[in-house]
Amino acid sequence: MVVPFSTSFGDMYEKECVIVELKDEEGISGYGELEAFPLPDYIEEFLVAAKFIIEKVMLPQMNSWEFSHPSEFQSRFSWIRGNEMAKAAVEAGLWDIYAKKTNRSLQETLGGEGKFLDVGVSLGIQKNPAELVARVKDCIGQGYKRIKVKIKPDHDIAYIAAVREAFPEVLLMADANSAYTSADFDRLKELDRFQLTMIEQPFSIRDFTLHARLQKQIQTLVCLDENIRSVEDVEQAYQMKSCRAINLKMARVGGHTEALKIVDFCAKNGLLVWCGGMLEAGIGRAHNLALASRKEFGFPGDISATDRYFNEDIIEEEFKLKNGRLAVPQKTGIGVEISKKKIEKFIDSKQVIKLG
Ligand code: OSB
Ligand code: MG
Repeated sequence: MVVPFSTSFGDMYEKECVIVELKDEEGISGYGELEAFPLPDYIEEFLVAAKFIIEKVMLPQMNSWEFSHPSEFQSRFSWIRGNEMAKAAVEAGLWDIYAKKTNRSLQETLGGEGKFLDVGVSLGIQKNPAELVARVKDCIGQGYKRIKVKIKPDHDIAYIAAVREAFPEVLLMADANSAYTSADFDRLKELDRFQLTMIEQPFSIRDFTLHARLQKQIQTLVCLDENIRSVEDVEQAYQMKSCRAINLKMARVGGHTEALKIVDFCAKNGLLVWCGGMLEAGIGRAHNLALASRKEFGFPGDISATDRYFNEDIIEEEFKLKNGRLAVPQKTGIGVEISKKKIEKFIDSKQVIKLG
């Protein structure tokens, strides 16, 4: 990574990246990225377990599996509880193959539109407020349309106040990654005076009640991230008034099929839906861009340029920021290509599972 990424749950210096390549009987390849982290510190799911589910459980059961649409994958594997990121990585490969076989871009296949997308940036916790203001200034200078700031208790009010004072107009939000408890209510309510567009996931990753209580007491939108693994979770949040915005990561909800259900539910029920990120490499970023180009996404996503995250990516293309926007790949399928050179350079291990 270009710079370490610090959140309320830890510091990240490198991104371990697992790519799933599926091949159909005609030799057409589809790609998905496994977005789980090495440790279960963001949500429960973690890399080794997710890899096991993919290699040893899901892929062997796809032997001779015929499908006519990638959404059939979801019911095929509904018996596997949780493990959404593992499922999303495989399902993503199927969507790519499906788009390629029907000669369309993934964007078109998912119902997205437009060649460019406004995007935002997510800034990790910094040493002090001045440092954060400097980072925000860089990002605004680069053209990012929305700034997200990671917070945790004691790294919140002074930081947000400093950014707001320096940039009174910028679209600004805070993400706590579930670092707060019911004892922190007053701190969180203090953030209400900074015209944040939203506060993301202040409380624990399975809580709906405290989030609802907070949403009742503040003007700022509460946004759920970690809580949301399915459209049923969104429905629960909506019924309980736990939030008014949803950070949608297709990886965290088991893939594009479930993501599309959530997009639909949010649009019908007046929840603001926007595209989150997991510090993806190029494959995951291409999937996110295609999905986030649907018109229901009402807010710039956590989808930043390659150079915001990595010195080098594993795809041929580089996602470059132009006027605060990224280009949505227009070629067939995910529209980006894995770089053989980069794979050779970075690869640590490879498992081949032959079916049939
Ligand atoms: O909570 O949205 C989050 C990164 C890693 C884990 C969780 C989160 C994030 C981000 C960065 O906020 C999003 C991105 O730019 O990919
Ligand atoms: Mg978040």
